[in-house]
Amino acid sequence: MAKLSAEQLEQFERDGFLVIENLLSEADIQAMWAEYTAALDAAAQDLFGRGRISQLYADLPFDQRYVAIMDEDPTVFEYLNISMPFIDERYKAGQWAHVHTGAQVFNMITNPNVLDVIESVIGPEIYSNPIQHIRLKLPKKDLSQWNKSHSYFGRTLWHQDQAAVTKDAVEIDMITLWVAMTDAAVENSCLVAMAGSHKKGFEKHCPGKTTNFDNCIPGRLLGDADGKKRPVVLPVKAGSAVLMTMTTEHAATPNKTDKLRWSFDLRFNKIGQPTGRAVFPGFVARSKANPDIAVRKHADYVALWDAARAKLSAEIEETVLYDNSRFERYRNDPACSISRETYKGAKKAPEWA
Ligand SMILES: O=C(O)CCC(=O)C(=O)O
Repeated sequence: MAKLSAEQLEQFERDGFLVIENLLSEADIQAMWAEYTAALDAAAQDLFGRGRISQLYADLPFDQRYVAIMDEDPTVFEYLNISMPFIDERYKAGQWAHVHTGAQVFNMITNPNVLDVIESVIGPEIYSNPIQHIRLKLPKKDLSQWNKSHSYFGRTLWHQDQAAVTKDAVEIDMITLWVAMTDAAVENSCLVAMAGSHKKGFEKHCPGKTTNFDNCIPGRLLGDADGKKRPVVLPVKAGSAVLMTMTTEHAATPNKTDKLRWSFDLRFNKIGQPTGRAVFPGFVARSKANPDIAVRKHADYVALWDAARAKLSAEIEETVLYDNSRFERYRNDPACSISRETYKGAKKAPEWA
């Protein structure tokens, strides 16, 4: 895998996003499925052992097993996520959350193909940013009301990733690499990005009704600096990826199929910059200037998360994980009065509006 070509970089600079095909191999995907099949089994055993689910659902295939367990206890998601919740009362109760730190996840973050792409954009001093997630999009019919517009499980509302970082990190050079583990198309929650929107800077995000997971940019504000709305639907095959800037407006369609849609979003920034999630561990993924500081062993990556988890559960009373208040000032802003405004000009709102 070579670095991005001049043409690809030009496209990325122009649009604010770029599809990169076949970034991961079929073997990478299969290994990830195996790792997650075991992780879901371990989660089921643990939840069953603690009386939180009524059965193990061991005979069901991965998709159905996940849906069945989610239905009884949505915290199963946390066993599979590759970061931790950041606004969560359970920390205050001194209970540490789970985080999946499997070898395949570490291999993906440090995969040379992945890092070559990142290096093409931010240079060779690369830090793995801990704002990273697994997204397991349930079939729409299996979503409970509370998580319909929660971007871990349901559709993702329009936003820029700059909205996800803490205030100290709004100026960092962070990029998002969204990697598909299953095929993603308009019917099953692929990304949609607004071409040219990244050049306009940070847009207003209306505060969500429940959590920061439904903060969103109202439809009327979407578009490029001239107000032109050029949404581009980005279907990709498993193993392919979408690269985005911190200010690219994007969303994901609802999953209308009866299968899970699975992706990871990884983030990287330049070494030495804040990450926007100071309480979670990042690590040097590649450094040309100082190759020895790169984390190369899976066990070292696991240790970073274990230490953060222990520290958080001990110190949570004093730690502000994420201050969401910067969006509160928009609560009474006229632009936020219809925060889910449908796509202006369209007779019938498209699904991604
Ligand atoms: O996969 C999704 O639904 C949304 C991902 C996303 O918004 C992101 O990676 O920033």
